[in-house]
Amino acid sequence: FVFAAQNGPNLEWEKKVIEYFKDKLKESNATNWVPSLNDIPLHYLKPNSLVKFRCMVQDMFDPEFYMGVYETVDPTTKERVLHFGKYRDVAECGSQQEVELNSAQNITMERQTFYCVPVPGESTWVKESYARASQARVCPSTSYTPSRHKRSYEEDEDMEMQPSKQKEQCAVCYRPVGVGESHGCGDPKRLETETLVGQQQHSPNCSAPLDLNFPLPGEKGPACLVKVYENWEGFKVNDILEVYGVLSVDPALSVMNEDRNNSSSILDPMESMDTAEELRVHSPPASLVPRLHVILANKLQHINPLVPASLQDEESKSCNFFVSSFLLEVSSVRAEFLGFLTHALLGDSLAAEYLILHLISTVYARRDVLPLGKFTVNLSGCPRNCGYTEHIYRILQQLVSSSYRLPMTLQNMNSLKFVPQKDYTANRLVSGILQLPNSTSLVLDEMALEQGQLDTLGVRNVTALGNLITWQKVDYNFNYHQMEFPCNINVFVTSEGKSLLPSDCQVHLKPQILPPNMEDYMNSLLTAILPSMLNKFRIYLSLLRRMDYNISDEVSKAVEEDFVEMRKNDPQSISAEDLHRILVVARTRLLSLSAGQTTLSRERWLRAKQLECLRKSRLQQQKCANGNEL
Ligand SMILES: *[C@@H]1O[C@H](CO)[C@@H](O)[C@H](O)[C@H]1NC(C)=O
Ligand SMILES: *[C@@H]1O[C@H](CO)[C@@H](O)[C@H](O)[C@H]1NC(C)=O
Ligand SMILES: *[C@@H]1O[C@H](CO)[C@@H](O)[C@H](O)[C@H]1NC(C)=O
Ligand SMILES: *[C@@H]1O[C@H](CO)[C@@H](O)[C@H](O)[C@H]1NC(C)=O
Ligand SMILES: *[C@@H]1O[C@H](CO)[C@@H](O)[C@H](O)[C@H]1NC(C)=O
Ligand SMILES: *[C@@H]1O[C@H](CO)[C@@H](O)[C@H](O)[C@H]1NC(C)=O
Ligand SMILES: *[C@@H]1O[C@H](CO)[C@@H](O)[C@H](O)[C@H]1NC(C)=O
Ligand SMILES: CC(=O)N[C@H]1CO[C@H](CO)[C@@H](O)[C@@H]1O
Repeated sequence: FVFAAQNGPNLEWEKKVIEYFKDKLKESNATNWVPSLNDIPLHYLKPNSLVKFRCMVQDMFDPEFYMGVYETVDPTTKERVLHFGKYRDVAECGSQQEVELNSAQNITMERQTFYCVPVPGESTWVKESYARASQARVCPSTSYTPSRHKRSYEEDEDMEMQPSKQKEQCAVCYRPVGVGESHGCGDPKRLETETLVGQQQHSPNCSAPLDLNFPLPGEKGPACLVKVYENWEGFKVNDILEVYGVLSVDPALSVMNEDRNNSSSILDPMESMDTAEELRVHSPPASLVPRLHVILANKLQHINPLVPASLQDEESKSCNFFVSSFLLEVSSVRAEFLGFLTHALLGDSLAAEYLILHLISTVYARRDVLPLGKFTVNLSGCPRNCGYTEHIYRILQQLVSSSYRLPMTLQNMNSLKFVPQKDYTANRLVSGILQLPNSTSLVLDEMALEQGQLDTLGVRNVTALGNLITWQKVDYNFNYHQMEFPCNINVFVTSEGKSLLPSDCQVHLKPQILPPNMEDYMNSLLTAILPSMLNKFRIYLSLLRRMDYNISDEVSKAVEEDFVEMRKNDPQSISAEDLHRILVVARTRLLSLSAGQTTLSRERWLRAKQLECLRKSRLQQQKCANGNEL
């Protein structure tokens, strides 16, 4: 499929085309045929073809104006033709035509640009699973290489359905009023900076490489300027999107440079880019940051490829069926899962119980500022010197859809960027490792903390982590003010002794076995598990954390009475905080044990109390033991 403007606009026709693709994409598996920017290198994808991208909105630029309809005129024949400007970056017209700038027919429209990056911390199994499901066939489009100045048009030969091969791009930018991307129309100052950008494309080391602004270090994959034409109000920073759109990798910047004396066009009455830096960042080379003109964009509730996308869609019969059939086997899956985690936790089944609760926890509501449902676990007493926390993280990566492990070394705490910060010069949000989409698992490895001093910035970074854990929010730094971004991150802390961070629940690990070679031990654990069972664990985690849960009035009254009773017996023993914790435990217990039932039963309540009791007595023992040593 190649999307190209037809001769003469026909708004009805355009609408029909969009409807056509939307309908097509709804058909089962149709989306698998669309090549994905996530797993196919950019130079294998055909410009102007339909592609998809699974991504997180990292930043949102100012709305951008473009020529929705423009007119071309042939200087010799005076023939006038109207064209659509949607879904493209550069005006397209025949070699004999010129864009008529003062046409009475032109229509200026608005679109919104989102700067999107691949989902931060997305697990390898997730990526591989999507890539495997893909039916898209691509062959290297050799005639397009990112470093080329001008794209040759031979490649069009192998494009099916290309309506007119002889079409060429006018070296005219019909672009933008207001702040938006610019291809260097008009302003000579701008043209110069365009040249800079263009050169960078050819010799990347002649200037600082453009920072693609991924939240996490070491991330790969394309960043993309996603241009949305309708209903963009629903999208916000940190949303996960799946977008289908027309790929644009127009080397227009270079074209502009060549034809620079003639590109002083005009359709840009307003001053747009304020600084060279802003231009550099908002208009990076398309070979590095392609543009995607959106036909269809969906907000994703999760990225687990094993689970239907529309989990909360109660209308969906197939989805309901998926859930109810899974619930039939949920207790056996849970038992297997508990066994698996118990092995990973060196034989400690109590810790495994809590790890399950942690993994399916989620912020389901907020009471005032207090996030409800989060369940940060502090796993203390981890064995030292065997890379244990790295190994346990490797196991977690096999289970959850996205995650990041942060070794809390002094170096990291003092030097990494945690909180995203607005750069007003480049007019963009500079990312940090706490810019994570909801449902990400964040493993904070305090085992890595060595003797030494946190500097003031390091202390602020630790505070930011603490706020994330306690309030489930990150205060983005806008220099003059802070903006609160509520989030929903599963934080798991591994520590040996002291902890700098708050947590909801400390579990002291009691290893039953200490394998001589931790790596071999964990590897054999992973090879022993059947892939089909591993997939069930993955489904289990995605499904259960999304189940609605509600305690009936009777049950909450019974719980309240029980609580009063406990207080009577031992006034010191239980605090309101404990009650909340027990409720959380009960809730998660419930979810894990009887997933079909979404309310609390007496057995679960008792079991939750029992688990808490076991956990606490272990901590006290720990304290006693330490005391004795002193
Ligand atoms: C055509 O577009 C240009 C640039 O957007 C604008 O200045 C002009 O007024 C438009 N012409 C008409 C007749 O709308
Ligand atoms: C640019 O990078 C290439 C390879 O990365 C290297 O060979 C070359 O010397 C570099 N040039 C400059 C000016 O740094
Ligand atoms: C600038 O315009 C003149 C006349 O239109 C043309 O001869 C010349 O080649 C152009 N220069 C460039 C760099 O395109
Ligand atoms: C965290 O540390 C980095 C590097 O020292 C610093 O740039 C940043 O401002 C700190 N974060 C906060 C929230 O202060
Ligand atoms: C993430 O979850 C929190 C719930 O605590 C919610 O308030 C926030 O809007 C969510 N963020 C996104 C980007 O969906
Ligand atoms: C986390 O665990 C450590 C023991 O390793 C403990 O000192 C610390 O108080 C715990 N933090 C919380 C808030 O539970
Ligand atoms: C929870 O259940 C009670 C009755 O048991 C009902 O009044 C309430 O609306 C329910 N809440 C939700 C969120 O379903
Ligand atoms: C400013 C400028 O040089 N404009 C020229 C652009 O090219 C056309 C012919 O293609 C000339 O007529 C213009 O004078």
